[in-house]
Amino acid sequence: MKDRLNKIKASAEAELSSAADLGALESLRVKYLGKKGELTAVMKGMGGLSKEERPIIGQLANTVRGFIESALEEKKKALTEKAKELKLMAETIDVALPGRTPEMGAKHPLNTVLDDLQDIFIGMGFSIVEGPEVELDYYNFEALNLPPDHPARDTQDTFYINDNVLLRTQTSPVQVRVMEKQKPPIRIISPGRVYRSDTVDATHSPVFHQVEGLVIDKGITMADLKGTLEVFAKKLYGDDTRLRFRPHHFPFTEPSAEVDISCFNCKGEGCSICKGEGWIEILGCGMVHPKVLRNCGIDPEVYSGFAFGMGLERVTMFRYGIKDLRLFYENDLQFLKQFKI
Ligand code: 2U9
Repeated sequence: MKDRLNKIKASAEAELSSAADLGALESLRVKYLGKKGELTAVMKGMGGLSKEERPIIGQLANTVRGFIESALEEKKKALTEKAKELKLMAETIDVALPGRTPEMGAKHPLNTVLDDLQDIFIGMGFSIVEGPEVELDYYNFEALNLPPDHPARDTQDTFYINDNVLLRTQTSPVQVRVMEKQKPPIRIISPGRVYRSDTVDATHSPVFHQVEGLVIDKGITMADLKGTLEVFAKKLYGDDTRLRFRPHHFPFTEPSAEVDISCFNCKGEGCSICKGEGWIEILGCGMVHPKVLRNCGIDPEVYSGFAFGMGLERVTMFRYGIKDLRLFYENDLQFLKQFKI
């Protein structure tokens, strides 16, 4: 038994010294000291020894156990240290390596122009109001003097969810909702997405954005409308911009007009941007129809007001000389990167 214990000690010593990693070390612990281990087996067999031999072998067994335990502990420390060193070496950071610059996005040109428009109108005392894109037929058409059989519906009539609910074709319903709730004076712009039955081409899209404006108060006249739009156009397109009002018809305004600005590129001489005209159509406007005021609970005998509307895509195309509106929606980085500011 003495021999067996000495052999166990010698082989444990040899195997421990060549253990390559913590996994191998654990296997050796189980092999020698585990429940079914070699040393445990010897200790279990001590019952068969004589009275004289038992304390001698017992003491030797304890010495061997103590030796193996401390050898295991020592080896564990050494292997843990080695593993840490290897990990540190593998994770070495080259602090001189140039950093990777993160790809920065840019503001979409439609948002840039929308922000500019909003700043201009906020500067004139307007508030910005938004409303639902899924709208009632009443707010989108009827309240705005477009009854069910009105021919002007034909150019827009589309995307009905049911007989009474549709995707809005203009942002005017936002303003009707404000007029219903709020007593004049009212001075608001309502930007937002609108939906129409249009086939996609370079200047049309079934989904686009409008910015509409509304002013209601006592004594508002066409002079206020012209003055407001002139300030707006000069701020957006430059101080030398001139305006031209052409009579037009909208069901919700009377009188109504379409507004051209003098071409910012050729200053009215005629060029490819204004197609030789010297003028560029930029928006529609008019004095709010008395019927619309009445529909919204405002007395046209006491109050009057003006309204205007423009397509954000159109204004942005002129601002940057963009020839095809589809570019706004295609997420082409080559295009979008040009507007980094
Ligand atoms: C209320 C009363 C009247 C809004 C107006 C226009 C003229 C207009 C077009 C411009 C290009 C639509 O995007 S577009 O196709 N809009 O010409 N919009 S007056 O009139 C209103 C709005 C609200 C209560």
